[in-house]
Amino acid sequence: MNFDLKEHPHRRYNPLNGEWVLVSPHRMKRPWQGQVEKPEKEIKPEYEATCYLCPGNSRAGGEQNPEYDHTFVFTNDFSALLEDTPMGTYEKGGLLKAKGAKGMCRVICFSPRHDLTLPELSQEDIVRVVELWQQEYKALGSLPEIQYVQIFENKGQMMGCSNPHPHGQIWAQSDVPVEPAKEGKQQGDYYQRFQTSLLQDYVALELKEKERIVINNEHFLVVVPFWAVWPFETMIISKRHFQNILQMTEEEKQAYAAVLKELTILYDNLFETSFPYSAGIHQAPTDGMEHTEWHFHHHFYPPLLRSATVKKFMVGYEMLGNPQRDITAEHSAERLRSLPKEHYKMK
Ligand code: H2U
Ligand code: ZN
Repeated sequence: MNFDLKEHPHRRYNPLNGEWVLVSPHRMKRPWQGQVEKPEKEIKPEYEATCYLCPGNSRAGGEQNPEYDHTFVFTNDFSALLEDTPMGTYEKGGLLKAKGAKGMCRVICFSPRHDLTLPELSQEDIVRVVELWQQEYKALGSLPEIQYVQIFENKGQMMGCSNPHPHGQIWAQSDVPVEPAKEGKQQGDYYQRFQTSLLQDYVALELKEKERIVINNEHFLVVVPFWAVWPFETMIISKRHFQNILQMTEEEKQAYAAVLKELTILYDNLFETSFPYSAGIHQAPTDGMEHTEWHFHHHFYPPLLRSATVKKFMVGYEMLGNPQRDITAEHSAERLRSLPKEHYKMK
């Protein structure tokens, strides 16, 4: 019997974080009798008087939002990281270790419209979001105590998002968090060995293999990575090797906005629902070093598995062993790329 990625259980290696995922393609026909979640209500007003992100409304801290026209950014009223924390350390017996963490958390409204999400915004409006990400990366990243600026979005109740108003978050902090630290290490090792960017080589390989491509525009490639953990996980990777969002050319910024729109439309179309996910940018730390090894990319981790209500759980073996998936990355990519390019609500 020949080893076949489509048939036989196997482990796949993630070169970006050095971890493994178990793939069990033979289980794709397994019946489902487990949890069914209630679909989220779809019809929303353009303005919601009780929403703490809508223009003109008051937030929990008592501050009032301006009557903003496009995007709006403010410091999180319940920031997980604070600016004026003492930077001490704690150590007992070599086993109990802690150190102070300093930083700031920001919330970004993508649009004044309460009822829209990224796929429903115009490319022009998404460009404004990208420009705000650039501004924040620059402003927060240039603070001497800030080593990393994590830009992300939690979308949908299923992901613990507290409000449907389109928004994202930024946490800037005095350390590089665990995930980008793993990726930085892996990219650094690769760069040292081959003098090229790991993701540059990966993009070239995926363009040749063609099996896992979801979207391919002039400046960005979207793939279901070979090592994807979530059923419809994707990565937006810049074709050019650059380290951070400030290094994008005008054309790349447009192409990035286009690809963000296209991808989130495909996601919504998959189960004809506002597709939940956690997504975010990985890019070079802001610790003052050059970080040539870093290659800009954007991860999407969506939980849905087989319908608008049935999600993948990360439990049991995945908590104790390592992540596992049934549907192959190739199969997911094929499904995503064959979906209509127009948002289902426009039908
Ligand atoms: P989610 O994207 O996960 O729903 O988070 C929204 C953030 O908005 C959350 O971190 C903040 C919460 O602390 N927030 C405010 O800053 N002000 C408010 O009035 C309510 C929520
Ligand atoms: Zn990453």
